Amino acid sequence: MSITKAYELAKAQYAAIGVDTDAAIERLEKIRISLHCWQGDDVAGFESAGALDGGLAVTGNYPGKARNKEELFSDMSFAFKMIPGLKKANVHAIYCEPKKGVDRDAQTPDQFSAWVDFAKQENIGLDFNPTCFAHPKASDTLTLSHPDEGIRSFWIEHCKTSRKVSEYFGKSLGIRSNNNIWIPDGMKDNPYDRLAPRARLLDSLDKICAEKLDTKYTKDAVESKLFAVGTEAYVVGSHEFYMGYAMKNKDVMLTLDAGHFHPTEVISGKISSLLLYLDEILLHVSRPIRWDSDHVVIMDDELQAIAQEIIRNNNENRVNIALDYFDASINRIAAWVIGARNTQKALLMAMLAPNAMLLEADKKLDYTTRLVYTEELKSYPFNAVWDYYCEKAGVPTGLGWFDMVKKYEADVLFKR
Ligand code: RNT
Ligand code: ZN
Repeated sequence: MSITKAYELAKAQYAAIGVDTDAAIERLEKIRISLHCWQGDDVAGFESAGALDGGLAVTGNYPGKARNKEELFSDMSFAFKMIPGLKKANVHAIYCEPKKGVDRDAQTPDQFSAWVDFAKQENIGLDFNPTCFAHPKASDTLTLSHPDEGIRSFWIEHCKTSRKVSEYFGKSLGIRSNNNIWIPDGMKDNPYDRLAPRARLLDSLDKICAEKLDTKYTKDAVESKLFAVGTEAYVVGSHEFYMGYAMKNKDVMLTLDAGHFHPTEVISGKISSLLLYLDEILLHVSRPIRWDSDHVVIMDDELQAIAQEIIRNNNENRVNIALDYFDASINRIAAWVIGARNTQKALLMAMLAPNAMLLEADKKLDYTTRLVYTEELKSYPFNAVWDYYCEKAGVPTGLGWFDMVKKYEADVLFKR
């Protein structure tokens, strides 16, 4: 059966319960997903400097990882051909290209011009992140909260340069760039003083954000964490810390990384509360297994719940969606495609529900209708709508993309 024929049947079945599949597709077409460049090279970057640290870990040694800018751009561009819809590339400061060696506090926007050229060529947006790890001055796992003023001001300067890079991205492309600050700061064992590092981090953030930048081009975000390897006892930038910071500073978004909470705690449950107080939030869609393990995003309950929170109350313009994981045990391009397509599929699934009727059912305390519909919808012909969307967007349907990946792997990746 052709994709169009299957779609027509699905469309009728959804229409019978008041769901407009064409409208859902149009809505999905407007949601932009930010793909993290660091999945392509195991968070190596272009500096060839320090090894990965700050509690971050990439495991696996699948062959063919990108070893330089050309290879990374080629791999990302290839991944984009298999992911429908609007996209961004999420860039870290270690993916800088200075003419001659500059340290992170001296980075300038022009050193990232290759990313702007790439984005224009790919017709995508860009996001940015200062890199406060994999650097000699981060070896104490203290950066913006370091008691040494020299080290702390180095990282303040770096975060200031990152805002400029982000602004440059937004101005060059006409698509706002999000500048996400995550720092590894924390301690392996119990601190005597939990307050002082947090007070220093607060002061650092105030200094970094002192200059007002036009939020048409760039918007800052702050990302909390619970713990990492080496910072088991204490993380300076906790959830409460950054939630407070974002609430106090209107132009700063809060970032929720799905892997940065207690194992039974989910970010989907936090979105509705936060959006009552914050204009916008940023998500790092990831998948923790037992800890912040950064596994490839799969179609699990939490991914669907995140999508439902965005869609059911029309929050797609207030929730910025970025992916964040790094798996070196499988084909890295497949990792991008699986996570991105799953995220888009989850959004589409959330859209394919009789939303107004179910919101009303909740209000009328009609919990039977709610359960009947949400359960029956799980076996509705969602995939026919997804395939149709992919075909319309000019990307492979079903497993078609995997054949492309295997060919690229044989022709390009395995020859590296
Ligand atoms: C680390 C954070 C952060 C990083 C990237 C590389 O725990 O999740 O977002 O993954 O900045
Ligand atoms: Zn993250």
